[in-house]
Amino acid sequence: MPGLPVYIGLGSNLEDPSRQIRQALELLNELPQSRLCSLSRVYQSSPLGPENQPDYLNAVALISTSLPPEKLLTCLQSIEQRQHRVRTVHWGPRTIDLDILLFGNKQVHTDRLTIPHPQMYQRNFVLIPMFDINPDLTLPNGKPLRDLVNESDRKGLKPIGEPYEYLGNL
Ligand code: ROI
Repeated sequence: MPGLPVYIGLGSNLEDPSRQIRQALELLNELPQSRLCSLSRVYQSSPLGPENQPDYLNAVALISTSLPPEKLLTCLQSIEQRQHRVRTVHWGPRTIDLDILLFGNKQVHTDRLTIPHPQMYQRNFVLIPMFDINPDLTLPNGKPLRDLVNESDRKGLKPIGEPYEYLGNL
């Protein structure tokens, strides 16, 4: 299937995060006009933002898709809704969060969507899983991912699962 490589960040810290990540991967695998290509290791990470919430599980998935960015966002939001994501507290806990990190080399700035994801450069729970998938990736701003990973701190981040343990038969 022809399509662009799209990196998607997964995060969960409620209601059995391992199960949430597995379910989200099953649903990502069923996206129209798309193929699930690879998964990073799964990490436990201390919460960024309010500290009175459980640790997160974070991972990054790579898909190939011919959906346009806004349509993909709508699909990801419907997966979040199927997994009962409730938006209450800003930066509060959630069953599943699916963020479009990179969409090929596209830059997107609309009301609903900013790509690359504006906070990804500062988040070790995004950079390090992306590096698992593609250590030679150059970001749309020309910076090698490797440099950001070398500059980043691994504090609060611990690999706890291998991709095959989460992908099952996908
Ligand atoms: N903190 C961690 N460790 N992982 C996340 O996925 C995450 N997601 C968020 C906020 C609340 C900012 N903190 C997070 O949205």
